[in-house]
Amino acid sequence: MFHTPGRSRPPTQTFRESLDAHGGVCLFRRAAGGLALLLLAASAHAATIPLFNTGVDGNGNPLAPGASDPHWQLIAGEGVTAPVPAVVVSEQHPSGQYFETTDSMWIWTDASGNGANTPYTFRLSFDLTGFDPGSVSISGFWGIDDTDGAIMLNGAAPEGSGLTLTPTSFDNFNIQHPFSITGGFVAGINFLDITARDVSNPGALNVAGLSVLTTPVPEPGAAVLFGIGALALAVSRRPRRYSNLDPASRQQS
Ligand SMILES: [Ca+2]
Repeated sequence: MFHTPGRSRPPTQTFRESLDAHGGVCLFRRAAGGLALLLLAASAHAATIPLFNTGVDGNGNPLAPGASDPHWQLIAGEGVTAPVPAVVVSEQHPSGQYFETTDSMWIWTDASGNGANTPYTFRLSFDLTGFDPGSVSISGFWGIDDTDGAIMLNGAAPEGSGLTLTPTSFDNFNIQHPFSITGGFVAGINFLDITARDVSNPGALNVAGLSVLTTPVPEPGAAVLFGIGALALAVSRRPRRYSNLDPASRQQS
């Protein structure tokens, strides 16, 4: 190591030069880049909980009438022995009824909207892994044809508002009804269940405008990674005064 007499050099500079001499800076920069990508990916995952309205595809786009719903399942009701996908009903505005949205479709037990005059239950599953269940809230709009509507969370009536639709009324399907769930969430997989009864065919259910508010829970491993990544990035971004110079020219600078 060469030093100009009477001139001091910060300790970090010496550390940097030492890394340079062994190619360590290059490896460190690559590691920093990799960690940054990992952190970005983890952050993007943690910031999003997919919640799907009724009758939409994986991108949230409305499905065609008659399509099977990939997210909402029919889990209980007369003749239901096992969960099956709900179906987008063919007639989205029977007799000019049913409210219309741009982000959902009406679904039921089959495309014709037929069904017995008994309650049916439809389910949306979602994963809260990585989130504090106590910090979660969900809001949206819903409508049913016809009555006895109830929104349940994990098998129980949750905290919130607008969670029932009774008695039988045209308003149940002519108007979007706001609801919110503010409690009753659990860690991991959660079940949002909606029960409704069709008094006379057709029957249908619509859930629109679903959104979720929550706070991610930093995992210990992620926190350690974040610290390492931040340190690596800080070091890699220091000015490279000498890294492209030979020892002789370094002495001149
Ligand atoms: Ca009906």
